[in-house]
Amino acid sequence: PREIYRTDYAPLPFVVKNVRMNFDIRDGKTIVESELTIVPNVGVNVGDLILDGEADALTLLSISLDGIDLIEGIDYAIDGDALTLYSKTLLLPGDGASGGGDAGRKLKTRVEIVPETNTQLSGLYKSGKMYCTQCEAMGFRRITYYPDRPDNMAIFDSVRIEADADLYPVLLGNGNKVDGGTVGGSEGKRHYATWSDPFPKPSYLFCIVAGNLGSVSSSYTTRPSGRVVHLEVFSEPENVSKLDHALTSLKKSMMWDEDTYGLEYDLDVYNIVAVSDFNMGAMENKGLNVFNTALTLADPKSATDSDYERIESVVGHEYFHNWTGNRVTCRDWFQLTLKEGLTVYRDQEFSGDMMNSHAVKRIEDVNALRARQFPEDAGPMSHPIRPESYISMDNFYTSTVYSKGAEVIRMYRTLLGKDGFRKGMDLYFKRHDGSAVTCDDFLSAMADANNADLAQFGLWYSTSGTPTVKYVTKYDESAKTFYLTLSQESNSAKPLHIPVAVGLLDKVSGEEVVPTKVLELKEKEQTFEFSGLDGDVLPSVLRGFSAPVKLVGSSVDEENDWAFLAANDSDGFNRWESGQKLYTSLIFQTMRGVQSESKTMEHVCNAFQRTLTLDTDDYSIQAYGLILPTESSMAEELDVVDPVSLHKARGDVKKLIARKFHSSIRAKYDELTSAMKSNGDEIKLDATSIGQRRLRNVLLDYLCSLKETAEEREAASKLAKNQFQTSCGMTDRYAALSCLVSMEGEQSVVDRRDEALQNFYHDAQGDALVIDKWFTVQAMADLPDALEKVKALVKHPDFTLTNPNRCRSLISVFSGNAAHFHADGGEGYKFLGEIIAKTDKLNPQLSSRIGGALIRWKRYSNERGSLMKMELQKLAEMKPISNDLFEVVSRGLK
Ligand code: DPP
Ligand code: ZN
Repeated sequence: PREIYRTDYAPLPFVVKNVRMNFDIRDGKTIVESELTIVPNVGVNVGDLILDGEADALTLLSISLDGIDLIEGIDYAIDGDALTLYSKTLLLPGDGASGGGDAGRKLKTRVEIVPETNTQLSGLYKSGKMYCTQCEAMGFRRITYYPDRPDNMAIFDSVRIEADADLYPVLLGNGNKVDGGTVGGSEGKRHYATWSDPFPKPSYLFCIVAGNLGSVSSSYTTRPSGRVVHLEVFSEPENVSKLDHALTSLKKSMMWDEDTYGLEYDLDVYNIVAVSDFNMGAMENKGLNVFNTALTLADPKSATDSDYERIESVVGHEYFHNWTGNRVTCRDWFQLTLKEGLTVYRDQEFSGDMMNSHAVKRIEDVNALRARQFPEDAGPMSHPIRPESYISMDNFYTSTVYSKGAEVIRMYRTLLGKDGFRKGMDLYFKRHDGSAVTCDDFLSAMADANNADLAQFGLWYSTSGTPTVKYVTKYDESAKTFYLTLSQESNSAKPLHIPVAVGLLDKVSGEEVVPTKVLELKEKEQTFEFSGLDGDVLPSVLRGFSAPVKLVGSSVDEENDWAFLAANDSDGFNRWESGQKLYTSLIFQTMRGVQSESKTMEHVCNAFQRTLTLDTDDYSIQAYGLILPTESSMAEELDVVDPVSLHKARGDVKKLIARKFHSSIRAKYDELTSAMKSNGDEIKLDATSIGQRRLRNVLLDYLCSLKETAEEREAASKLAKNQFQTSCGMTDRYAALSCLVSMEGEQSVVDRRDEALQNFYHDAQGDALVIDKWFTVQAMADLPDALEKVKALVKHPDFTLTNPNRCRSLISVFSGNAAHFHADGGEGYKFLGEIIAKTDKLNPQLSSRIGGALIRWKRYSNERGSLMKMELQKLAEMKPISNDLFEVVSRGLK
């Protein structure tokens, strides 16, 4: 496998300007014809043109230039996955260095592909009964020979799709439909549709779909232009009743982008197709998005509140890509964060606006960043948001590129302000619309629009790892001045430019005496002065999580400060954060077997009680304030992780709290139950209703953690079973089932658990996404025989490695069930290793993702670490091994 380096970028000597294609889809064989108009790339030295084409996927049937067949070895050469067209072949006699003329040369190829056997789900493949494509990052080379790189932007003038009319009545492509009809002939009823996309685009945004699909549709009129856009969301016919939420989300996204950035949609059609077998979440193909069914289909019976929220945010995400990604795209794949970081930032703000609570959204996003990106950045796959090299680009669709990338964009916004950021965005589009650019171009637009010097800020693009910011405080009573000294440490040789949002609270009253101010930390160490104060203050540092760093304080009594901030901070995020720090402290003390200091316990209890008894209707904030930090985010604060004892300690603290506050938790649970009942049976999706469910389910989890005695087990299982039976929405049923799956003991308890599982399966009636949940909930169970249960589920007739959602719902979820995956003896690792090996034969993108669970062996004890490493070694020796998995495994072994 070959490693590709960012600094090796070279422009193409010739580019494809125009594309015409024909797909003749027949069972077991599809013929793809393409006609590429090739012109010299002005200003670039003449050279051979490499067309990418995966040898394993394509069979070349014919190749000609301007009507004349080309001869292998003389006009072109095929070596591995590249077809090299010699420059002398492309240059016309008498052409100078820039030869070829304006009209360009027409290269025609015919290839045969077999979508039916394409289990990689990259290129053209079959999902259930429909044909669909996935081309990002490098799938187009599995469809035809082409310069399959994002800096070749071409107009796909005509894409004709022909297929059986009965089996595939719907034929879709990018852009607008310009022609269609039946095809004469003796071989049964066939038809065709021709699509044309007026916007130049890279090949990764290409898409076609052919299937028997149902749909919902609507229209949207853009502002201010008044373009009427036809919106349509497709799925397999049996799921059409679950498409409304996606359609509504699309309209909201269109409106939001106009209101927030003045960006309008640019075609007359916007189609979305939901596909069951999909490696990613969704794909922003021009005018024809393809979505994983898990991120499209929703009704209250089958989708949780979080599913609804994710669907809205991903529909937004793909829609926002139309400008940040499609109109302005990436020059090369190292720039991926240019479109992804920016678009994630945009979807986060969109969701925050839709939820009407940016604090809740921020808590969720930072939680996810800490649970996924921080671990990635501390492990062998660590890379800057703009990576320096890759073997398989598919491995770099990471939470670093996406989520940390979004944090970097957020820092521009924090430093430049709302208006400054908007000015930068406007200039970015003005300069680069229609082209393929770099992260440096984005930075320059932001800097130039604001007359700002962002050179130092640019270091964020090349620095891997999570930086640490430390702060030290001093109050000078006589000068009435407070000094805040910030210092930084990171993998960057030069200091980073870090925005640190700070507010000051009066140390006695807790009142905010200095509102949020953004301090710009640009040196290794810097002291900031706040004068004119009336008394000593406590700083609330890194408000709203203003930079993706780890914050370390130096107070002599940190816990006291956290408790104070948890009670008084006006910044919603930091109030939550302080509570989390208190919980973490108690959990770590419990884990270390230190007789937990009564002081910590007292702080935790005060914070918990205050949150539980808050008189608020912001139930979501209340719920998040009561949830203990996740094991994976706490693990990042430990040098050596013992997942079993960390899990146990977290569980013990949960029980401790549950026992101490049992009656008030129960009272609040009952109060919410009756409040919800009075709302009737309809499942509402407003913030209050979602918040009520969220809070009640957090309380249920506390109540169900008490299962020491037979009486407690009886009570807990009855309570959860009752919620399971009386709720009609998925959110509450699923939460109850999550509690039940971890119950064991008396027969009556076990029966309640197993019955609920059976009912859940039965009620699913084969709905794939609900069955996924059924696998997931069991993969997360906290039972001594968790692994045995998972192994049995692998043999369940509904389980398959060929569907990524299904595979992830059991396998990836289990590898995140840390205490059981890492159970002594290494059986979990062995199990995972075997699954990875099997999956790699089918779908390398999937196997390398699952493989990520083995690579952080250095974080664990020698015993665990060496067992994990052994599995990695076995995989490394496997032949054949995909490039994707090879890269992850070999990085893991370094
Ligand atoms: N470009 C896609 C997305 O992030 C990923 N395949 O939406
Ligand atoms: Zn994206």
